[in-house]
Amino acid sequence: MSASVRDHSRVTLADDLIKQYRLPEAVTVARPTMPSLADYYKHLERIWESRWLTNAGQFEREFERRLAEYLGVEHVSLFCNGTIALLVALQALRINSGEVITTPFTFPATAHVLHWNNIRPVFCDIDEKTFNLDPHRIEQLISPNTKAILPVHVYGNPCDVEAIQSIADRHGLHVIYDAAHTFGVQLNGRPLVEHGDISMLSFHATKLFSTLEGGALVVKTEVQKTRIDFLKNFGIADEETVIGPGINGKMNELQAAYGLLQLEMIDDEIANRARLVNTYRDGLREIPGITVLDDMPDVKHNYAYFPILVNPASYGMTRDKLYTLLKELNVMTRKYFYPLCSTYPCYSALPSADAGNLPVAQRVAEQVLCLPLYGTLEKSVVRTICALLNELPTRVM
Ligand code: T4K
Repeated sequence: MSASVRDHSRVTLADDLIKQYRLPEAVTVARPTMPSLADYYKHLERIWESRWLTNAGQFEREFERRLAEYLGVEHVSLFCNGTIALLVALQALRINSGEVITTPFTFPATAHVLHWNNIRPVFCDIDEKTFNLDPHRIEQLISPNTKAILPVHVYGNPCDVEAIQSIADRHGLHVIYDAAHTFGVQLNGRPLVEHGDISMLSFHATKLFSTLEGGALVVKTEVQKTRIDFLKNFGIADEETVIGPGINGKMNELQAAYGLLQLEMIDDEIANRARLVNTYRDGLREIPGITVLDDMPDVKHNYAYFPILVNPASYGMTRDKLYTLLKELNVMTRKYFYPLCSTYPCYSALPSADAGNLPVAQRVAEQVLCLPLYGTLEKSVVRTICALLNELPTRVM
């Protein structure tokens, strides 16, 4: 059969599917669930009246206090975004040389903040059930240059925090969690973000909880918080004192006001997502070659993402083909996190980036696909996506 005939038959099949399943408009992987404009406008009026826009204004101070209360932690420092927060976390712990052990299965920010702090990332393979750093593989990567471990709670699913902490304690290492996805997650009835020396949260527009752009560090002591508050404000302690080389990482008043309104919506948002996740799980669990992640024991989840694995041999189609076909049908999925950070040109020459050292991460990155998930997503759309995943391998050759 010639290539053009093959293409034609594919298009005919796609036309057929398009008629049956194409969604009227694109459904994206994430969509911010926003407060009412009227409510936000009331906050904006106060900001306009006060003419106080940033630098620890009243909204920032109130949001910081209310956020700590909501999370159930003592000390929070707000930031303009999660990446700068993580950058400052390393500075706050004076980790600015040597090596840090981290995961390749993450957003670029995790590895990049190490590079920006003059630290060499050492990539460690992940666990095949949770997709988080595999604690069994950490110790063999520790060298005299190792300063810290930087794990990521991927999709909000907790890392093996006990195992990681005991390795860190044995070797005198810091633990900084990239907890970008973990807003509100609890482990054994306690906030997940209280583990490690410092945890970073991201409040980007695509996140479960958003301040447009934004982020926070959760820290253990008042002293640590004070240092971080100085560092995110150029190192300025007062009008005549600069404690060190800080940066501008402050959250502004418009972000903080938005965050206050998000706090009122977050419980409903998580509950809505939980219902949709159940619908996805019911619709996908029996499909050969599709793996869904279940809730973990002793965890209060936040349903930040809905990842699946697509095994090409048993599903009958690769993840990439599925991604493309879904896109044609207006279902915009994302390959979080493909490609692995270890494959970026800036890191691929590192010894730890060798694919042979990272077999689980390689396989997961090739098979993972995040399906649309947000509180206002219609259940009927989730059912259509499940039906599509069920039918596509038999309808498309
Ligand atoms: N560590 C980890 C583990 C992270 O996942 C992230 C960020 C960070 C650190 C860094 O934190 P921040 O410095 O960002 O606070 C998105 C986000 O930009 C990024 O924040 C997030 N992780 C990552 C997982 O997802 P992209 O490149 O996929 O974004 P984008 O623009 O393609 O958006 C995805 C979909 O969301 C769009 O197709 C439509 C929808 N969308 C997007 C935006 C920006 C909206 O509906 N409204 C919007 O305003 O990275």
